Amino acid sequence: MSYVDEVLERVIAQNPAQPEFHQAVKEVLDSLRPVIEEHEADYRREALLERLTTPERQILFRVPWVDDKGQVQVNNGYRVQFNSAIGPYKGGLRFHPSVNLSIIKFLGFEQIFKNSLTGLPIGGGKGGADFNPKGKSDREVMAFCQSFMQELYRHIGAFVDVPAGDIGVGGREIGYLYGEYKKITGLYEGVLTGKGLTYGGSLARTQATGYGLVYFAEEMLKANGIDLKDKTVAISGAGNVATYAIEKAEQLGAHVVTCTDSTGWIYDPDGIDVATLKDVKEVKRARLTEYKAARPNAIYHEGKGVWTTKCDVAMPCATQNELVLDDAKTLKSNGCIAVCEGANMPTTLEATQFIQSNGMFFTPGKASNAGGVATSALEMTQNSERLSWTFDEVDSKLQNIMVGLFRNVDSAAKKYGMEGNYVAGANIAGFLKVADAMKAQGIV
Ligand code: NDP
Ligand code: 2IT
Repeated sequence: MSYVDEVLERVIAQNPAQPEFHQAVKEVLDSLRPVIEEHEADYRREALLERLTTPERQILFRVPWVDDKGQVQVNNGYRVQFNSAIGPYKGGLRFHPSVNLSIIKFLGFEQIFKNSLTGLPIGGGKGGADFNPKGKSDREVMAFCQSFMQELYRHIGAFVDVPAGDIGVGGREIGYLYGEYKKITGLYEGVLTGKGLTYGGSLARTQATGYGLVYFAEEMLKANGIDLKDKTVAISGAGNVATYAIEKAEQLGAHVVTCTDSTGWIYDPDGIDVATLKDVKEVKRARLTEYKAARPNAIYHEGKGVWTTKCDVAMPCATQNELVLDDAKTLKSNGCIAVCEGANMPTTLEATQFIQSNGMFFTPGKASNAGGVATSALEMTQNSERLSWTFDEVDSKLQNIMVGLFRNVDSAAKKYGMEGNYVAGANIAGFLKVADAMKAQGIV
């Protein structure tokens, strides 16, 4: 049996009932086969893949807090410190009722390669809790965040592990988490990113993932002789990534006609109005039915179905496995030419394979959504030098990073004879840097 197959079997046997983690490992290891085969004896002896697929540390903790009725609630907290070969652990925190160890491990595993691809010195980690911020008062969210940090603080630090936001964790939550960290440790340090602009945050971090996705997509299309301008784009999600992807795509002359939330989706033939979307989601924290109320021409559909929209480019920006094989087939038959992932692993393996083998372009999240964490690393740099850069400085660094990242992914795919396969290119380019650092640092 090949080394890759052995390790895949091992991962499945040792991590039972963790389907998302298995899926992420399978996608990466399958596309690394040509590289692994080149170095098989070496990697085997050093158990490189076993070490790569086993987190350095997994922290599971109790998060008790008191709700507005005086009732004590208990949630499960997680921080998986996956790999620190190239820098301190870096990755977001997700607060969503679906959070479990499988989801945090898949996200932490993906983060290793994504962070490597940014070219910046950050290792891979991820955390979160099965806490649902929806419908909670600000005081309840604060109480939860404070309790979460009362355990997390001992495991993180500006040179140890630097969490940030993800689903359900935005500026409000980062503020409460930061305040509690500072109170417990007495340290005013760059321990979290995505901070507010008055206390160490970076301009353009809020926009970075969505903007970076569009910069990446534009560069990929350009490399294939296609202009993003005037293209019709379908986007899912209505949160941080989706909102700023819509904003940037529209600025670049694309026509974005959809967004979704966890209850339904909007088709707006006039193009999604970003100001209305921000008001509904960022200010009112309401449902997309409110968007429809403000934009009578828009159509609101309850439930799923966004990928039935006729579009040239699809950008899934909500959550994992939201674009399945049937969706990929529908997109293809409607003439879609590219799927660019904004979320982490929003496309199932079967859908990805269909897309790639039916002449559509596909960019994996670990490459196309890397602008968020890259800008987090720029926030860390600004914190270290105790300076703040302008919006334009950060945005132009972000653009350079995304363009460079695309070229790196593209040339890795070409080098291994898989031109245009950006999944292989991203996994190979991300892996080689981490593998080299792991080998250099010995068996640790
Ligand atoms: P947000 O919480 O800001 O927004 C998430 C959006 O997706 C919301 O509109 C939410 O609906 C919807 N959503 C979440 N879970 C589900 C679900 N299970 N089913 C259907 N819809 C769902 O998160 P982000 O925008 O930050 O994150 C979106 C994706 O991007 C995630 O995969 C995340 O891991 C990834 N990502 C985020 C980065 C960042 O910098 N924030 C960086 C790189 C990747 P509702 O409005 O109803 O809550
Ligand atoms: O998935 C991701 O890359 C993020 N949620 C952002 C992580 C970060 O540290 O900015």
